[in-house]
Amino acid sequence: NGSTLMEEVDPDTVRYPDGTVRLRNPNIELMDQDILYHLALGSGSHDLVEMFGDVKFVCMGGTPKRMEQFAYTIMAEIGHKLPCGTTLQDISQFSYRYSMYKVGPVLSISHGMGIPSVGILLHEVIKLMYHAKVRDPVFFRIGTCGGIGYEGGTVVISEEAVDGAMKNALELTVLGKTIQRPAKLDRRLVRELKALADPEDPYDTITGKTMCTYDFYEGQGRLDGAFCDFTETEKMEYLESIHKAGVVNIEMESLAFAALTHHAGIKAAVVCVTLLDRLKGDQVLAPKEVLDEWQQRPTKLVCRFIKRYLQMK
Ligand code: R2B
Ligand code: URA
Repeated sequence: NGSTLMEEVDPDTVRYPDGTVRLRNPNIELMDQDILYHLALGSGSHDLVEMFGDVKFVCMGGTPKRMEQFAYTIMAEIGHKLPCGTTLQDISQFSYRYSMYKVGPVLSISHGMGIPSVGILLHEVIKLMYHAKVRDPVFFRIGTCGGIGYEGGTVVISEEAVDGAMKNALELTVLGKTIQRPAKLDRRLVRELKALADPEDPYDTITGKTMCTYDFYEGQGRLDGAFCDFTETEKMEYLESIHKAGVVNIEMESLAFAALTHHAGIKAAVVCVTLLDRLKGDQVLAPKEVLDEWQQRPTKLVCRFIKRYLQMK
């Protein structure tokens, strides 16, 4: 279709030998300063090495509130103490775009909805890792999704991300040309996360392909948007066909998350909880308290992973 598939990335050649992130952009080191506009940070205005040099894990999720809660949860889990009388501060509050909290080696950042929003954030967070000389960071997306053949409350660890046409790459238009970046995730990280699922949990933790779309309604084959130009039969045929092809869930960020972290040589994983089974319906019907409890599930798994890592150090 005329688009160019970018070469596969070998993470070992993208990072420097000491594990710090190497930027695949020669322009940045030539700049006097780099303003990370949407984070309200800059390499000239902030000592980014001092502020972020000890980061190991970057956790992203859709909403500011959930990522603030994640920060408090991980703080309790790893026994991180704040200075007396202080509370967690949103480091990016004056961007009025994203929220960012730091708890020891963990950054918790909201990414908003959809590929453009998470894409802008990833550019700036990957540059932040570079400026701060962070070594071998690991990125997680913790989020929500629709299940394909899995009931609400199921935890899904993505093996890879595909677009709405089942392509395992992020397509973007650069200087009028369409390029593609492979949307790969770290296989070992998937296995390690899966192994941390507690068999006692009253819900399943599964792995599979994640479909990532540009829209919640028509793009995900919903019949309940403001517009719908297909029949219920056509919807079901489509969902059944992607299910057969190994898709277990649908959400809206994994393609950019996988493609841009892979392009930067950064290890990454996507862990989402299903809010409904799309083979059974379109509307998110579960009560708020139930949804809140379900959304803690990916958090729990990622917290367990981070805790293990820090104990092993
Ligand atoms: C999951 O939930 C949001 C849509 O409701 C979107 O950000 C996503 O990926
Ligand atoms: N998020 C999505 O993108 N789709 C769903 O069905 C539920 C949450």
